[in-house]
Amino acid sequence: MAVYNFKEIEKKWQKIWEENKSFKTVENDKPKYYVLEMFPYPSGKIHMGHVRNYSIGDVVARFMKMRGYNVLHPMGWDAFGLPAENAAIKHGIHPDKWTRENIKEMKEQLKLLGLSYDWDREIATCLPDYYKWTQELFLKFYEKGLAYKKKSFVNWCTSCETVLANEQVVGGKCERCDSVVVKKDLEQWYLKITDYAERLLSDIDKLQGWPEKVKTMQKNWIGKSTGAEVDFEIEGFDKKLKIFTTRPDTIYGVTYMVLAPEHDYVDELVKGSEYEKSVKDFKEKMQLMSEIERTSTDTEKEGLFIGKYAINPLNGKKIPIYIANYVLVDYGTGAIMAVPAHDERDEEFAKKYDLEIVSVIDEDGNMVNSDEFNGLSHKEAFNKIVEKLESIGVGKKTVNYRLRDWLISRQRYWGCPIPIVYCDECGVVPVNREDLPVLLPTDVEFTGKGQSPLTTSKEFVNTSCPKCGKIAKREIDTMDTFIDSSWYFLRYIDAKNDKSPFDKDLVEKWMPVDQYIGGVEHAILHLLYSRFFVKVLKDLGMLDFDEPFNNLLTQGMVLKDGAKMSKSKGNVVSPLDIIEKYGVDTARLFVLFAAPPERDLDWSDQGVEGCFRFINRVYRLVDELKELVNVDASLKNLSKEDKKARLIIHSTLKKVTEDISGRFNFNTAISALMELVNEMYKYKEVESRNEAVLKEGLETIITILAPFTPHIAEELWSMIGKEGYVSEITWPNYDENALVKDEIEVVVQINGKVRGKLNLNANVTKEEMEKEALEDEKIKRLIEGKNIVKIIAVPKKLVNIVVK
Ligand code: ANZ
Ligand code: ZN
Repeated sequence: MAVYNFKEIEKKWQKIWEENKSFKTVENDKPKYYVLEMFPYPSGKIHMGHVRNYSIGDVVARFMKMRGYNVLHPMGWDAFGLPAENAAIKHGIHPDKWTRENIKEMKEQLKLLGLSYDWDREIATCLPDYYKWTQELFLKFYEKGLAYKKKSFVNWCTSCETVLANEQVVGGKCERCDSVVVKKDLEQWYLKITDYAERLLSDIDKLQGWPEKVKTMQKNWIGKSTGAEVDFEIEGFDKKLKIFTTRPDTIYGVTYMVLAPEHDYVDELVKGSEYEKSVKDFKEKMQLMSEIERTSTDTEKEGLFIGKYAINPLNGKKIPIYIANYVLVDYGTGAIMAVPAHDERDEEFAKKYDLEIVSVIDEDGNMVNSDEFNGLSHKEAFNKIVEKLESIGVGKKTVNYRLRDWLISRQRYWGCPIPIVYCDECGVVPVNREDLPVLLPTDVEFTGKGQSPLTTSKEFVNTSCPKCGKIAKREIDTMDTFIDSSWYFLRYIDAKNDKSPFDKDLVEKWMPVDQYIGGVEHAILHLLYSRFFVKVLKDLGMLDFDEPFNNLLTQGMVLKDGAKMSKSKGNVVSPLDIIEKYGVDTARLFVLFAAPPERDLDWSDQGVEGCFRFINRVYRLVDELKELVNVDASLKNLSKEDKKARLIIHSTLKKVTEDISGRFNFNTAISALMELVNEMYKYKEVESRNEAVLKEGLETIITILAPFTPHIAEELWSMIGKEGYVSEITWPNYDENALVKDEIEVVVQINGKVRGKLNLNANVTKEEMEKEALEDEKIKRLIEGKNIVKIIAVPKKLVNIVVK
C-alpha cells in the first residue's frame, strides 16, 4: 500500500509551480480579482498568525483563479522600522544587512507554505527603488500644502527616545516598549489628514464589504462632534478666549472656565502675578503626564485658579479662570466653559474646589435659569442660543474632529529619508526630483539615544541647496513606516515602474483591492492612512477612485490554551515544526478548518492529528481506486445507490462553492468535504457501484481540496491520470439534475400523532399520498373499525388522518 509521503509531494509541487511561474499574473481579458494579505514586517520567522492570514488569502486566490478570474496575489515586505535598528544597537549588525537576511529567511519559509504569489512583483519598502517613490509622494503632498512642519508638544518615549504618534501611545505607554511617554516640544513634520476628516468619515458608508466593528472604530477615531465656538472676554486682557462646546444650550450654567495648561494665553495671563510660580510648577508636572493619563476617568481632576476672570457673553456674569489637567491643548480650542451641573468632569472638579453649580435644564429636559430661553426644550435652546451668539457676533456653530494631523517625523535611521534641505538663505527647500532617491547613508553610528543617527553621517547631513547651491543641511528625521504601507498596494500593480510610482491606467484596471485580509490590530491606523493616501492621490489626479479596499476580512488570532501565542507565555507552536512533522497541507487544513476566519482559533494538537489523518484517508481512497477511474463507464442506468452517491457529490460541491464564495466559511466547506469522503468510502463497497460515479466522486474531492491543500490535490490529480494541473482547471458547476431526489419521505399521522413513514416518488401528488397512506398495512390496522372524518395532506411532507 502506498504511503502519503508529504515531504516529497510538497517539494515536488512547489518546484513545479516555481519553474512554471504558475502564479504569475499577466494582463488579459478575464475579469480581474485583486486579493491581498497585509504584508509582514520581516522579523525573520513566520508565526502561526502569518500561516493563518496567508492560508486564508491563498484559498481565496486559488479559488477565484479556478472561477475564471485573472487574479493578482502579490507579496512583499514592510521592511523599515525599529526592530532592525534595535538589532544594530544591540548586536552591531547593520539594519540593512539584518533586514535583507530576514527577508531571505522569511521568504524561504513562506515558500514552504505553497502560497500562490506572483513573486515577480515582490517589493520591500526599504529598497531605494521603492522609497524613491515614497519620497516622490511626500513631495507631492508638500507641494499641495499637505505636508508641513510645526513646533508642538509631541509624545516622546523616554526609552526609545523618539517621537510617537498618538496612535502609538497605549494607556500612556509606548506601544512598543511599554515605557512611560511624556510630552516634548519639538519641530516635526505632519501630514494634514485633518483636511480629509469629513471625507474619511462620510465615505465609510461606501465600505459595504467591511466589518461593522472596523467601521465603528474608524468613525470613533475620526470623532466628529457638532457644537459651537464661543468667545468670552477676559477682564483686563485684550484678547478674547475662544472655547469649543458641544452644549451651547448650557451656557447660562457656566460657573468657571478652564484653559489647558499649555494654552498660549496662560503665561501672559499670569505674568508678574502671584500665580506665576505655581502655574509654572503645574505646567511642568503636566508635561510628565500623558494625554491618556490626564483625561482618564480614574485620574483625579486637578487644577488651579490663575487670578483672572472671564465674562459670560449672554448674562455678563463674571467667572473665574482655571487651568486643569483634564483640558487638552490640542482638542477643540484648548479651552472650555465649565458647566458642573451638566458635565461630570466639571462636576467632579467643582466639588473638589468648591465652585458654584448652577442647573439650567430641569428633569424634563427643559430650560431653567436661562433668561429668555426658559421653558424651551434644551434641543430647541441649542439652536436658539447659537443663533443669538451668532447675531451678537460672539460665536458660531462648528464641527470638531478628534482626528489630529498625522505626525510623521521619526528620529530614527531605518526609515525613508524626508527629501528636504534647510538653507540659511532659502529656508525649507524640497530636493529636486532628479536627485531622488535621497539615499540612506551607510556610515552612521547606532547609539540608541537622542537625535536621529543620520546626524552622525557628515556626508549625508552636509549638502548644497537645491535652489541657490550654497551650503545647506539635510533633514535628518525619517518618515513613519505607516507611510510606506499607505501605498504599497498600488506599487504591486506596477512594481518595476522606474518612471513613476505606478501607471495610472494599470492602477485603474486593478484597483480597488477586491479582498483585503489582515489583523484587526490595523483596523484604525493602517487602514485610515491608506484611505487618506488614496483620496489625496485622487485629488492629485494620479488615480480615480475613492477607496482602496472593497472588502475587508479581519482574521482572528491563533490561541493556545485560550491565550495568545507569545514567547513570554511559552505557548508558541512553531509553524516549521508542524510542517516538518505533518507537512504544510495539514497545517493549512487545520488553520482553515478549526474556526471561521474572523474568529479566534484555538490550537489543538488533536485537531492537527485529525487533519493529517483525513489527508491520509483521502490519499488511500484515491490510491485504491486510481486504476478503476480509467475504465470505460457512463452515468447511464443509475441505480438507487448510484443516484444517492451523486446527490451527495453534487450537493457537497454546491455547498462548498457557496461557503467559499459567500462569507469564506472554509470550516463548514471542509467539513462537508470530509462527509463526502466518508460517503465515497461507503459507496465503493456497494457491489453494483458505478465506476463513472466513483470517478466523479474522486475528481470532485480533489477539486475541492485544491484551494485548501494544493500539494496533495495536484499529486492526486496526477495519480488518477489527469493531464495538466488541478490548480488550473475551471471550478466545476454542480449538476442540478443530480440534486433532484427520486424519492421523498412522507410522514403519516393519525389524529396528529406520527404513526408511520412512507418512501414515495418525488413527484407524488396529494391524492396519491392519501391513497398510499390508506393502503399502508400498518396504518390500515391502526384505523380498522374507525370512522375517517378527514384527511389532511401537506404536499410532499405529511398526511394526517383524522378518525373517530
Ligand atoms: C460645555 C459642556 C456642558 C460640555 C455639558 C459638555 C457637557 P466631545 O463630544 O468629545 O467633542 N471640551 C472641549 N474642548 C476640550 C478640551 N480641549 N479638553 C477637554 N475637554 C474639552 O466633547 C466636547 C465637550 O468636551 C465640550 O462641550 C467641552 O465641554 C469639552 F453639559 O462644554 B462641553
Ligand atoms: Zn538656498
